[in-house]
Amino acid sequence: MERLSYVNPLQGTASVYEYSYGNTLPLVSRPFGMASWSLQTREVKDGWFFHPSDRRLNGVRLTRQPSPWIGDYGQLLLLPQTGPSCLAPELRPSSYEPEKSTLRPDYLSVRFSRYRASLELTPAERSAAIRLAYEDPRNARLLLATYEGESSFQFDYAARTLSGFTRASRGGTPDNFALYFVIAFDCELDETACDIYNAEFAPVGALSHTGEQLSASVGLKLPTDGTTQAKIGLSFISLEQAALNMERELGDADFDELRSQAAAEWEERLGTIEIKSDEAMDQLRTFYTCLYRTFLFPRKSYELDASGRTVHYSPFNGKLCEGPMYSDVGFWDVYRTTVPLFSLLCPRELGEMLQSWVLAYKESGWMPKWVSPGERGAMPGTLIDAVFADAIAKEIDGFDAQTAYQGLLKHATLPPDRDMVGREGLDHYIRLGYLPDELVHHSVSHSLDYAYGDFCLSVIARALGDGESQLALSERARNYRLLFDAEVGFMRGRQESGAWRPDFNPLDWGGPYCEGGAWQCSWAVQHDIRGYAELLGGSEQMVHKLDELFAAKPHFNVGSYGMEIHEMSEMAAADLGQFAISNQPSFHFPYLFTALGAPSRTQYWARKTMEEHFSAEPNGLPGDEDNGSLSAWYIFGAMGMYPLCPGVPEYTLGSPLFGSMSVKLQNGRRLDIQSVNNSSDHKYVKSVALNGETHEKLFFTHAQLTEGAKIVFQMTDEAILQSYSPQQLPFSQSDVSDRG
Ligand SMILES: [Ca+2]
Repeated sequence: MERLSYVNPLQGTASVYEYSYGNTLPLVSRPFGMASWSLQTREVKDGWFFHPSDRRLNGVRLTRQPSPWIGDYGQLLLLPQTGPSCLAPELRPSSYEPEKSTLRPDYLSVRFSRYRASLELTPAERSAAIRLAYEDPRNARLLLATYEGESSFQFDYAARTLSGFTRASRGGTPDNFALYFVIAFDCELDETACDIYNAEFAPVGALSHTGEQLSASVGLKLPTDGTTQAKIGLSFISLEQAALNMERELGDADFDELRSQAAAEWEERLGTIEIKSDEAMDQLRTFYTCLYRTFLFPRKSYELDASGRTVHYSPFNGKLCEGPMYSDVGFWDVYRTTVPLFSLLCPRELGEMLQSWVLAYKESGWMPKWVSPGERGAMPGTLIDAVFADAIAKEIDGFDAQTAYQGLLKHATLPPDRDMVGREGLDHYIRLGYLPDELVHHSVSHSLDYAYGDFCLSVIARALGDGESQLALSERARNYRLLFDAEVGFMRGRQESGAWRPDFNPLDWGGPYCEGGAWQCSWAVQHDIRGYAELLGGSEQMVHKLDELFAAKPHFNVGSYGMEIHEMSEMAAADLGQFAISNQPSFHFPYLFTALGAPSRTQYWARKTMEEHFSAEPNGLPGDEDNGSLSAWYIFGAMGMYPLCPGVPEYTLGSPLFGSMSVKLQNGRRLDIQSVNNSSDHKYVKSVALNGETHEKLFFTHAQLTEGAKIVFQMTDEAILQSYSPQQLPFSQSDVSDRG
């Protein structure tokens, strides 16, 4: 069964600055691989360098970009050329035929019409194999171009290699940061056609040079058939390590052999969830494309030294350090869906990721927030709190939980000593329980994320036996109550004096709210949904309020943003009311109904969103994909469950998409999820059986799933309305004592 054929790396790539269908790149990479490759079709200074409608190709780009909003680093461009020398970025692109090109996770193949040459590439973890074919073997060259910052090139004609480094970076890197590379060619190099060029494209010799934004042409002495192979090795540590990575991963294997290895690794990953091929083809393609996206990030940023020891260049202190490192990930984005999905599908790798973020704390003094490769500090809260709480609650192994707890407690109790780390305005939060609106931007979003973070820390405190902190943190987790204004029925900005921020309008974006307005940002209380419902007048009132949210017009006011930001445009286009599936703060909205005892509404909205707003096509995602987060939302939805409160080892029930799926757990057991009578019309759940017994609860525990389980959903076309006892409902902090 070839699941790779379902994957379309172009999913979500038809995005522009003003509108996101995913803001993804068509990445060719190993799962979590250090080296990712994309096509580059635009010469731009920003992150939107590929668009599927373009018919001009600048080259094949080594990229580490996690999102166009964060930007790239260590990037390089490869471009096969023939004919007269042409170096300027705006002059050198060639046309290509997208429909005759191949883009798969394990392989890419493109033909540069102008240069009558083609390039194939297959990725290994920290390296790649390349096959070049020129129609005319004379005057064939491969151009390597660097981007901003210092770079270096060095030819070794005896060894047939070009090596060097680039310091291209958009931030989060010490001065000594570099991506080192070596390219080794099968054919001899044509020394007379080799040159290194400076930023003005003047030749600076054919041996070695260091300077800003260099490029280099490699002349190739091709055999008469015009083809040759090359290998490229990469490292963040050194040139020697780049060569070692290349030799270790590629050795003497030929291109086709390496391609089958890459394909086999992807097949194994995608086969973690088996779905039979008789399901609807478009849903299979969407599902496996989303699954591919969840396995791209975070990226490995560690290497194995000559003795096989795991080491990494630390973007936090600029030193060579022991142990693993993963980067290109923001925890505000991925704590909700991606990381909980890893806890089910790949807990071993998750343990290693967590240990790497413990090391990030040791190397930088603070737990990471948004790393690419070093700290970029984006987004509210310190939601790595939820990442660790979820793992600890689920007993994931492989990381130092005590040190993690130390790092997490630090940002919950000590104000940050510099920008981009810790919790902004923490002293106010400790004093008042919230951030004063007149003093801190996005005060509501930050405060709610701090309160939920405190809940997550209380989970860890309990697990590690720190009773005193547990009590204090659980108390702080109730701080969300301080920002609820019963008068307007929403979370609202509050001033130091206690007065509400004036001129409330739930359609205004920004101000106290980050990337949303009161409609989107008032529900970040995952840990105490029924406690929050009390503030709204009870569960029934909260269900009504959510009904109102989904039924509302998708109107917005640009508010403090002063212009329309893309998340607003995508919410308006999705037309799911004020449910902005385009962005993380709304992800859990459909599942809130189930926590309130109204699961049929969850089933309706989750299913509608999956069926109408996701596909495998270039316009197939309803907003920024954000490093697996939107994809994992879809995967969980298709499984008929959702991690409503990371930090609590439970999955709230939804509406499964497929008749049958089987999850291969890393402990050797299987989780089978079946549904009977399932269709778009039969989206409602009539009953659930777990291992042959009626399952009355509206959630599964992590242990129930990982012990190996068979779940059968009986589906129907009618919404089932019934009442549920607190014991049947997903976790809420306020009524935990009622659950037994
Ligand atoms: Ca987002």
